[in-house]
Amino acid sequence: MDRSARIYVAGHRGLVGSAILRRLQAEGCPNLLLRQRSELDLTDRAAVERFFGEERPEYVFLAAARVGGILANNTYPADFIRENLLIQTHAIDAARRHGSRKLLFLGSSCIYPRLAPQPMREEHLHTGPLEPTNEAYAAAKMAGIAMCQAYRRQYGFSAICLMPANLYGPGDDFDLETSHVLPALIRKFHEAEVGGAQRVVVWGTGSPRREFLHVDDLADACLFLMDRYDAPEIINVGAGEDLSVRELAEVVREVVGFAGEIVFDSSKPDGTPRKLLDVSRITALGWKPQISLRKGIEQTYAWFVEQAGRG
Ligand code: GFB
Repeated sequence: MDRSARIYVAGHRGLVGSAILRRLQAEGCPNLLLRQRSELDLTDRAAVERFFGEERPEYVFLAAARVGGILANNTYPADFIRENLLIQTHAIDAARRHGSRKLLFLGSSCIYPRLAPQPMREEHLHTGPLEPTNEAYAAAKMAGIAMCQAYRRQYGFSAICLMPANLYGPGDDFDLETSHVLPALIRKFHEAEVGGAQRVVVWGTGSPRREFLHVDDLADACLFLMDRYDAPEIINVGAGEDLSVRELAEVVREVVGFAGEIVFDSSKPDGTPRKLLDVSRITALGWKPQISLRKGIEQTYAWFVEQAGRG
């Protein structure tokens, strides 16, 4: 990717977009195109058309999406499918029509069947029923993949599709109603510690397993693939290992220094039992993550405390 080209980071204030932006800024890219949601609503086709027609982005990192954890997905499936279909459809179509040289589309590990063989390979896509708690979001992302592949086939449009594992890091969503498990546990243990609570409630049984990739590693993979990969096949990006929610809670408890007890609220959904990605394809291309989960949690907790301190 030409670092001096007009590069649009859609969703640059979100967890993924802000990490990609940090990386592009660190590389001194002089022509970054950035629009907050208040400046450009990607669910508004006419606004997207105006933006792409005026700015003509040459490269597009499509990191804008309606995202959330298991509770948000389970509660607002209509919003998740509608908003994500609109955002991705408008951006992919306008990028192609206005001459973008390459677009990177971000999917999710939840597109794979609930009971896919583990670790999940890219060819396991469409081989079984989805996890009900997030099937609407997954359906939208699967449609985005199909759209990228169809635009490559019909127009020769260079769209590549990355499937990341569960992500975490600075800039994450820490709202307990909408967040994913890792930021939720960081906040819960922190507030219990500073508030002198005796216990922390963790949702579900604690037995589901999850794989966590630090968002700076994902940003590195995005640039790595934008530079080297240009094929229709989706590509998994993960840490290559997972742990149970219970083990994760123990790590966060240790990092935060909370001495109280952990209790599990099995009235909350567990979601898919496991979704470990097979990362042999991206490994074969020469990429691997650099940030260990323990270090990543320590760094994210420090960021969270510093942000909390700012009020
Ligand atoms: O991260 P999470 O919300 O989403 O939940 P998924 C992962 C596991 O952590 C579930 C448990 O088994 C939750 O029950 N968990 C325990 C908690 N305590 C908490 C808590 O306080 N908050 C949350 N949120 N979970 C998402 C999909 O699935 O994965 C999205 O819904 C997306 O669409 C994302 O694909 C990557 O990993 O289960």
